[in-house]
Amino acid sequence: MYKRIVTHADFDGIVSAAICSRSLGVNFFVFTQPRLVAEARISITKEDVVCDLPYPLECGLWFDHHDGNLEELQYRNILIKDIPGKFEVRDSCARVVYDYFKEKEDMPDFLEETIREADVIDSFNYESIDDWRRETPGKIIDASIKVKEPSAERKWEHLRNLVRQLQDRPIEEVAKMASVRKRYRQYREEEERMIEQIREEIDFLPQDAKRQVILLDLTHHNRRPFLFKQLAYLEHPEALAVLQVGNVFENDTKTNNLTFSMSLSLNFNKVEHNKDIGDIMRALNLGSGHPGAAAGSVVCNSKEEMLKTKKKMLDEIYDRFMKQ
Ligand SMILES: [Mn+2]
Repeated sequence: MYKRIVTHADFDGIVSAAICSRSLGVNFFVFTQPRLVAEARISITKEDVVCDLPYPLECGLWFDHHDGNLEELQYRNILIKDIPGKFEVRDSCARVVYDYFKEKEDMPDFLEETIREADVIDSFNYESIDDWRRETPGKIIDASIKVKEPSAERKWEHLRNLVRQLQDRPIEEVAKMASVRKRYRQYREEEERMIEQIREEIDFLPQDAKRQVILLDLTHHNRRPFLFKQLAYLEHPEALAVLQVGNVFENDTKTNNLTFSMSLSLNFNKVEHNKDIGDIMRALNLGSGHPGAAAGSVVCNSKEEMLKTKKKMLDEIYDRFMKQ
């Protein structure tokens, strides 16, 4: 009935695909990014199962957990009840997929721990910076997914292998595989270099006298920079959020379009708060996301417009964030 599983090329997408593959017996995988689906640049049909991605033009089954993707359906006048699959705002898509199939069949106990890790990793729901830095099987596998690969084909091969392994074995065992350990070690080396680089990029808006929102402005790079903004907290553990802006790259060519992403400090996990970064991205028509992390982009037609828009958007995001 279903021929392919089209999933997000991240840890949550991989775990979601593993559960779908186990329950549906589908073994052909396509790994992609939300933007390519939103822009309908990847062809998806009724024979596809889609996980952790925006709803495409059509598909066989859709599983997702992103608030913003639900809102998008409303704009398109599509009713969630008419879509086969399951949508629920949860910490991970893996959780949504797991709940869906658990109602229909028995699941092996070891999957509980895999899903628990997917929840924490996908929502970046760590109790503290120390908790975030602590090694766990899920984080080791996540790093092995994020590491730079010599080719897209090599990356897909690794992702396919993970999808197969995670459906049959406990996550601790998968994390011990040589192909995972090797990539994890590479990731740690890359991360060391990233921490160095981030130290040089860290900035604050002039109005941010208390230095509460770490700004990473990557627009001066002519080649696509490769870093994880959360690493900035190692340098400023007291900051409230990290806000990153950079250019959109099309086939390794820098465009004037801008991409923004922001995430809330882990320190907010310990207290009650009203911050919702996803809301800010939606209100500014940039994109969407969760309360704790969101991203978006804006089209600019010239370098001049890009610089103007950058300043305007950074000021807006900062203002709205501080007022929440
Ligand atoms: Mn997800």
